[in-house]
Amino acid sequence: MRYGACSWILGDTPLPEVAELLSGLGYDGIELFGDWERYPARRTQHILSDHGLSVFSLTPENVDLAHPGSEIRKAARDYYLRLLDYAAELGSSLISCHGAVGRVSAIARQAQEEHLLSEEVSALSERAEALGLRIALEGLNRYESHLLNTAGALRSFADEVGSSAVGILLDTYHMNIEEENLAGAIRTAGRDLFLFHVADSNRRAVGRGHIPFFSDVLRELDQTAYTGPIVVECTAPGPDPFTTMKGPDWYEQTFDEVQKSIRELRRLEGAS
Ligand code: LER
Ligand code: MN
Repeated sequence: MRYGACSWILGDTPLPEVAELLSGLGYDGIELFGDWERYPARRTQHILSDHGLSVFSLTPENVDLAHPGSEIRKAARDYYLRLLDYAAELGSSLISCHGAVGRVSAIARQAQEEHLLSEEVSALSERAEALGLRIALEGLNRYESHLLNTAGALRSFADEVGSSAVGILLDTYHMNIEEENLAGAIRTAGRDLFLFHVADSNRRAVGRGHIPFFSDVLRELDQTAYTGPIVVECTAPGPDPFTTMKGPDWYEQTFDEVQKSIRELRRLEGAS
């Protein structure tokens, strides 16, 4: 198995330090926050390749592809189109995509916003197909987004879009809140599972919450013949789930969570 971690969980830490940390802990890659000004493609490639790290995927900025306001939607579309180009420049084959984090109800009607989202993702899929890239739609829990909360919803949505460039991203932290059955959700995504995020039930390191990673997650990924990486997206304990920069010790705490996660994942992998 290949392991990565999301860059955003390390807050404002400069990329060379993030790369040093991840490679030092034995990670194989990174999910890079999709900010091409902060991470210019050529320099970023050098830093990451010097540390033997691949760009497994790109995390989007918090834009709103389903907003009923056409200007907000267009800004989101333009951002994602540019993100695809940036992915191609970086040599990454995958971007993540999800509902606007923090918008937990429809402004228009739910069905209308789902329809708007599918139109936008269809348009993005054409660019992705032309560039030979893929888009992984992530299921978020209901406290972060009103769109695509479960593997079943992602499955129906991806089927409706009907592009081979569009697949599914499951995240154990969100799954723990939304799914009836963790292994069943992985089976539902099946061959369209493009990417897998892990954090424990409290968004801390793997092994520091109560998700049955060995029996219900890793075994099922194996049985589903998942070939993508596992990307760690845990945060330090405390309020505000969207940042890890929570206090004077946030960096040491996040380091500890990221270290614990890969140790636990490798231990569980070895036990199988
Ligand atoms: C993004 O991967 C995610 O899981 C969201 O919860 C970020 O806020
Ligand atoms: Mn995630």
